[in-house]
Amino acid sequence: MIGKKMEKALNGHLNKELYSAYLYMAMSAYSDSIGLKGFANWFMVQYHEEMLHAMKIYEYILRQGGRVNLAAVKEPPSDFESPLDLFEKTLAHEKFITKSIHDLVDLAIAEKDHATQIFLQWYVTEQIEEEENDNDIIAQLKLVGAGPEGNNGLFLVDKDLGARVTTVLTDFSKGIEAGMKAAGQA
Ligand code: OFO
Repeated sequence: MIGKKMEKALNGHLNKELYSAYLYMAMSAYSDSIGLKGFANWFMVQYHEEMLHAMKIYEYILRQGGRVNLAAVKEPPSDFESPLDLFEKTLAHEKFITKSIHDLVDLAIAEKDHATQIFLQWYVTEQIEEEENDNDIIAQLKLVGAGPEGNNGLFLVDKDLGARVTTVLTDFSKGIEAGMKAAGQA
């Protein structure tokens, strides 16, 4: 059982994770449109990861006897300045998500909601990886000088990003735990 305040806060964060998915889908489409198929792949894999992040919260609210309230998802930008701009905006967005998760943890502590505190630990750890990945890619893009003008090094980064594969669950019809078991991931 979760309190009403926590239910509202979790629903708010669920919306932010859905926006993350939407934003990375927009970035994937943009990357594809400028010929960066590897970037497009990386962002579409990230889209799937964000859907899992959203669905974990969706499922947690329901398992705790709460109500899921799906609010409108904000429109993401469709234009970006450069490959570097894509990842700088990604990192800025992930920092925003990290702050939102930390606020949820603070609320769970204030509410003495131990179950939600434990549930949120997965997200706290996940955000370290999210920001680290973005920082690594930004460093690579700066090394190859991938500003608005682009260059040959960008081709290699694109190839690298094209190798990323989706490893997370993408079918939520049976729930996350059962779905992961069926997919041999648990
Ligand atoms: Fe869900 O971690 Fe990104 O946004």
